[in-house]
Amino acid sequence: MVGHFDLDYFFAQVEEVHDPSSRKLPVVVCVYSGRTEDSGVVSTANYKAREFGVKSGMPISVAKRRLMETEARFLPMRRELYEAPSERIMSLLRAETDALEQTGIDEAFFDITAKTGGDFGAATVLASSIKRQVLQREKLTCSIGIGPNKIVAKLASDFAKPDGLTLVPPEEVNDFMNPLPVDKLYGIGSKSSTLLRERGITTIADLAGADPQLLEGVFGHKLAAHFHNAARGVDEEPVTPRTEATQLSRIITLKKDTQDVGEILAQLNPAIEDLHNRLMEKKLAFRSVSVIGILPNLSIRTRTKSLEIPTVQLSPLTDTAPALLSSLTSETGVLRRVGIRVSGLETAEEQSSLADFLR
Ligand code: TTP
Ligand code: MG
Repeated sequence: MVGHFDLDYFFAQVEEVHDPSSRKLPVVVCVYSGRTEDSGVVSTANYKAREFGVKSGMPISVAKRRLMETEARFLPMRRELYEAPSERIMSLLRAETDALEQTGIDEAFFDITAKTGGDFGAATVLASSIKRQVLQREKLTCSIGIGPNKIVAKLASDFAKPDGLTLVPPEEVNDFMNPLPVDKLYGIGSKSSTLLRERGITTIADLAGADPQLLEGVFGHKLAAHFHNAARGVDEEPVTPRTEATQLSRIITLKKDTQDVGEILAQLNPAIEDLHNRLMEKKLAFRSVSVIGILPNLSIRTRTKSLEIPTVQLSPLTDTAPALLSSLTSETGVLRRVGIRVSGLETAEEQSSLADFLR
């Protein structure tokens, strides 16, 4: 019994939670390249904006044109803001399942064979309870798919987005998969799907019935075998416990806009300690420290220092933060929000002997 969990329009939904007045409007989260005012791409958009054809990866200028007649909100991506709910939700999922394999900031596979005794009724109850808890605690909707393996679970979570829950028992796998377009299958991108379409293969049923030699022509030998099985809903890959985080951060809003380093540090220190506690809980060492500043106009600046060796200590955080912060504020002037980030994370056990040796 395998599930796939995916938050709906994640970055844009977190922005809606932060500013509920945007809920009724198209919301577009943008990665600005900074060259000209509108250069950059769309990170994601809420479903209101998607009605106008706006989607991830689209140039911001195109999205603006499509939403010209609306009161759309165009917001800069604030990754720091999305990490804390992501982490809390992943911890919740880890507690509710037998095993969790996080595959992105907002998605994960999970195994609930033992938890449910393989019963789809029990799986429905568990998945509904997870959805309810995520909504209550974080005010976020998600979509969950459940099936006999990862391939089916992933298709199922995508099937009824947003706020979906789709269960596909083994005996319904083929009826469920057959009518879906081939590019819904994990690993089939626009290039392969074009090649397949040219050969008359548009649905998963077409793929399942395709001549193996034709598939080798498109995918090569190894992948052809994989997709031949995948299209029939056959997949034996286990859920492998994995945490995504290669960085962690904490961010706070200052009591009032300021550039006074002492004042900022006094407010930031509890967040630094909290971040350090999270690292200790997860037994993670870090390789670099960054200070993040958000200006009154919401633009973001960072300063980073790399350490010579990965560490689990608190002192490199408290020692480097003041210098990074002074350097940052001397460029930016007053800040509205400030954060601390550690990156280059690795499990402390793995490197401790080497780190001790170097020390
Ligand atoms: P997705 O889960 O692919 O997309 P989504 O959560 O925005 O929307 P959906 O309801 O379809 O699940 O990606 C998760 C986040 O990753 C997304 O909110 C923003 C980010 N992202 C990008 O920055 N660029 C991209 O091209 C994609 C696909 C996602
Ligand atoms: Mg998502």
